[in-house]
Amino acid sequence: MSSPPPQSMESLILQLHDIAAVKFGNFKLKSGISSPIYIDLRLIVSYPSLLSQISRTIAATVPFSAHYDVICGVPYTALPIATCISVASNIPMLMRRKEVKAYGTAKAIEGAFQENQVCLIVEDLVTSGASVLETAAPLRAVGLKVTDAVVMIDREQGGRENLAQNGITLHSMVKLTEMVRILKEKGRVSEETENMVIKFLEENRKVSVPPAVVADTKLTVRVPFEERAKLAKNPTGRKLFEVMKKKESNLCLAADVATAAELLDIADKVGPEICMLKTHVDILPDFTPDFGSKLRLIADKHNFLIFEDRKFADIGNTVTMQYESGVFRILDWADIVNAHIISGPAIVDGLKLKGLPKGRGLLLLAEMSSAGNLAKGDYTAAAVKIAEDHPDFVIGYISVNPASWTGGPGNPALIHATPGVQLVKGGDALGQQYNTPHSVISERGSDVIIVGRGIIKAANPAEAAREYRLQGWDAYLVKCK
Ligand code: S5P
Repeated sequence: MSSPPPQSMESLILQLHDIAAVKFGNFKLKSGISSPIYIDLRLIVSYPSLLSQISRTIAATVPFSAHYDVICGVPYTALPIATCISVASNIPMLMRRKEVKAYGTAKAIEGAFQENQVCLIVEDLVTSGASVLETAAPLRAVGLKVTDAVVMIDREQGGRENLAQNGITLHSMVKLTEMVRILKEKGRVSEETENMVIKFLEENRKVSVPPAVVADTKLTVRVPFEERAKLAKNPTGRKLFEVMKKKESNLCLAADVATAAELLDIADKVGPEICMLKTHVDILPDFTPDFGSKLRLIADKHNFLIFEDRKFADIGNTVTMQYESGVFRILDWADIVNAHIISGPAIVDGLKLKGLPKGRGLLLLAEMSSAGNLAKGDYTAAAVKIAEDHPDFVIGYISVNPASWTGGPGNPALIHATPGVQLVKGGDALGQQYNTPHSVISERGSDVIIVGRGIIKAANPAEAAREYRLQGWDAYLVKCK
């Protein structure tokens, strides 16, 4: 972003120590925990030469190839730093009002900007990344793109990961362990103090973003599908993201019709609107062995994926047979299947044994839409763990409210597909619970809406599917801002 700084990093860190912006001892933090190190960067405004040197060093941290239209400091400590960077680099600055709620009526962002401009966030110190996210949300809400943040000190306590999950790459001038190492090398702290800081960081490695911030900043703001396609480790997961982007559709039809003939008919009619078609093949009385190849022709014609909602739940060895054999031979024709995790992680190993060589993908049921279901809390967390352990085969989740999960919807390489969707909130007589496309995608942080009766029972299913597609896609666009 600018020429290399004149002062060495060591010199800056020693100066910070000189002015007591970095202190060692026993400090009680806001969270209640005791820390052997305390950093107060508010002090640097009293040392203009140091402020200016630090600002230049921070600016030089951002890759030269990167381009930013505007920059915005996280209030308040980083405001003078952002101002210095703006003045030195001639990149206009914006200010975020801290007092205004992200989605309030008063202006949250001050300054001149245009929609789709790229904004770099500047911060002094990152722990969980929550403050950066609190600033990213109103910037994104007014149409700016936020992809990067630059920070003076990274405390290495999960901020980098939390930000990455929300589409923001963190660049840091210095990491806390590096800083303490330099202070020890220069004789400012003892080895014992250095070890205490390292031990403290190790014990407090993962500071999560507080749930209130998760809710407030709507961490549903996520990486665009085309970027997520590049992150996906499974070919079917990647293809799904690509199809969604190409067709501008995050709609999956739950084709729960009475016969195979009807299913093939509705697949052809609704095909242009959907990214995925979900089957319950065991409800079709006229199923024949050529069903799969017939559906495949239609799927290829309209470019959608086939998802057999088999909900495997047995031990690893049994599911390999259920997947591959029997009357339905699901493995031959379904791009995607799903599984409960009730039997433990070996169910994924079993399905993977058969599915992975064919490039198939698996969705795990992390939550369910039906009233009183038991898939919540630790159960949902266990599904996340299993998914993360199998990135080559698990492409995502059946979920209902991923925004409420600890850390939000999580890994952008994984997809969230949500059933229980209709144009109005409500339910059926047998426990199904419905949310609207907007609620599912924008508020609950999902990616794909799964719609059954809302489309198949409509007078004109193709028209209804179009309406769901448009609503689902609009909600996605809002989320990407
Ligand atoms: O939790 C769930 C998981 C699934 S896959 N709740 C669900 O409703 N489903 C499926 O989504 C269900 O089996 C059905 O095929 C579809 C919802 O259909 P609808 O008619 O209620 O939209």
